[in-house]
Amino acid sequence: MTTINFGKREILCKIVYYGPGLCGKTTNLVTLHRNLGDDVRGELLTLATETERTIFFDMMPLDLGEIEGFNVRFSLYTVPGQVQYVNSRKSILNGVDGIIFVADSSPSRWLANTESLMDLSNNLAEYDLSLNTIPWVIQYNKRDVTGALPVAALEAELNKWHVPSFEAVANEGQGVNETLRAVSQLVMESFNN
Ligand SMILES: Nc1nc2c(ncn2[C@@H]2O[C@H](COP(=O)(O)OP(=O)(O)OP(=O)(O)O)[C@@H](O)[C@H]2O)c(=O)[nH]1
Ligand SMILES: [Mg+2]
Repeated sequence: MTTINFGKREILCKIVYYGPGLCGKTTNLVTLHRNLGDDVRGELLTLATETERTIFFDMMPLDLGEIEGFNVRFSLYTVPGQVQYVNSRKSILNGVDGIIFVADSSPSRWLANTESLMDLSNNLAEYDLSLNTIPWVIQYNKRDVTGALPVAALEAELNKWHVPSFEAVANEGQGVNETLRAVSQLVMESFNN
């Protein structure tokens, strides 16, 4: 649910990075934060254990500038991918406007990707949301790993909705901006409608 504050002339959108454990969600945020100017990025807030794995969420505000006299602000969140944090994943989807599903191209993560996408679909249903209607895109991350799963196979397995998809190597910055730009465009389009 996009929040529009007419008094402040402000539009607030919530984007969530979803995906299996260690697929690179936090790395997307860290990379964005590193590359964005101080004028647009807010402080990156990460809540991680000493192993750097997300326990509740990571969050970064982003100022996209003005549209039709309204200040457009995005809040970027990541969920904890580890299976046991199901309640955190569910609660972070509250009020979500757009989703980036980050899939891991590592051959050993084939099933984890599929299970995470099912988990996303189930958790969205709790808010009466669905992958058929919410703006979302897929990022195939870790394209650099040895024996990376072919994109065509990942597409056939994960992208039955034919949403926009992007290849990425998040820790090297590849594909990170493109993915965010695509979902933010979809969110703004849905808002215009
Ligand atoms: N080879 C390779 N490693 C990556 C890539 N992106 C991220 N990583 C590494 O994968 C590991 C996990 O990345 P995170 O960003 O912490 O993963 P996450 O999805 O936030 O994991 P959780 O918070 O546990 O759900 C880190 O060691 C990253 O440096 C990539 O494109 N290629
Ligand atoms: Mg994380």
